[in-house]
Amino acid sequence: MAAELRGALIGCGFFAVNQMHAWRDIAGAAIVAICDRDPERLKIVGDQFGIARRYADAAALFAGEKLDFVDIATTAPSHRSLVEMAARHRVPAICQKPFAPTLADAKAMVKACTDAGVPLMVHENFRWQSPIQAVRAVLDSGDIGRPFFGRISFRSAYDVFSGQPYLATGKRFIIEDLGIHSLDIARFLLGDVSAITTRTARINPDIVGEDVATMLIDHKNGTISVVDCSYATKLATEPFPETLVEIDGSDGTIRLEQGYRLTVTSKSGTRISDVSPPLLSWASRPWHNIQESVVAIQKHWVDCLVNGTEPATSGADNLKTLALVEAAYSGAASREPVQLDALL
Ligand code: NAD
Ligand code: 89Y
Repeated sequence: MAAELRGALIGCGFFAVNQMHAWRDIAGAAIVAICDRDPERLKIVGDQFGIARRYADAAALFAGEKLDFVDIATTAPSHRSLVEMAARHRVPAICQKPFAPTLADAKAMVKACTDAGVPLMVHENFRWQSPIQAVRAVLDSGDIGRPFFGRISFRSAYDVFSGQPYLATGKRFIIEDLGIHSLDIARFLLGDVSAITTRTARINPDIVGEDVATMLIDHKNGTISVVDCSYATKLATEPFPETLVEIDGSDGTIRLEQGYRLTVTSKSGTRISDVSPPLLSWASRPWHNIQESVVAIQKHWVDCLVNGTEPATSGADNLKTLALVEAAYSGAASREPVQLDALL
């Protein structure tokens, strides 16, 4: 049997705990060391997952360990320096979303890894959620024909600020934090984008950034989609963290509705199925949908490293998702459509 890949986690915060649980579920890889500049987080995660090799500083981690990959789970401001450090040490890297604070940083990170010949994957996990994969499978089956309209919608009033207080203080909020996933799902389901038109609003007076965004997207293949997200939408039943999808095609329709209900109408009639994600042993509702996708993307990374294939959400691929984020903010400011090719 091939030896297990030796990984290290950098950043032991709120979300990294899910990544650590997921690594324990995955054959072929193990986290052998962890790093966080906050000693309290280092102790909490080290003790919870029985990791003895602990570092307060990433440079010391790279100097002290022989690694097959690093899993970077810090927030965006540290991503560029950590990915470039991994590239210098010829260590393949996973980097959490948002890939970088700017597209220029992200391009430099992709170049550093390409030049060093090391794989780079962005932890863009929402497209790996099983309900989203189920929608993609219907599209791939050809049952609804050629898509001509899509809607990717995430509307909620869930309190994300208690677990992630930094989300309330940044100049940018929902597009960079959550809309980035919806935009990536739009690309995954309907193809790459030529132009985006955006409107934003801030409804919650206690935060700095925008908490509502509505985006109209021209896909290169002629499909039109609406990507809308809100953390100011109080509903009878809180849907967090479900992404709802509507796709109209030449031969039928797909509806992914709240409660993970998938309705497909095609020439052969209508079928309704429950595409609820499984509740993994360590998962907790309502996060289980996201938690399952963490296992899926990390498994994909291990497969890619073992087989020498490019991750679906490689750094190069994710430039196109991050470019949509940049374009959405600049278009919201100018109130003009923004062409994507000019940014890439
Ligand atoms: P957090 O602030 O709780 O955790 C980040 C940790 O990184 C902190 O413990 C901090 O001390 C540490 N850190 C920061 N810079 C460091 C450095 N240079 N060296 C070592 N340690 C460093 O943040 P979080 O809420 O866990 O979010 C982390 C990232 O995960 C963010 O980019 C966020 O957008 C992303 N996230 C992704 C998902 C998803 O579904 N993909 C969900 C939630 C959060
Ligand atoms: O940070 C965000 C993410 O990536 O998924 C949901 C989230 O935790 C809050 O919006």
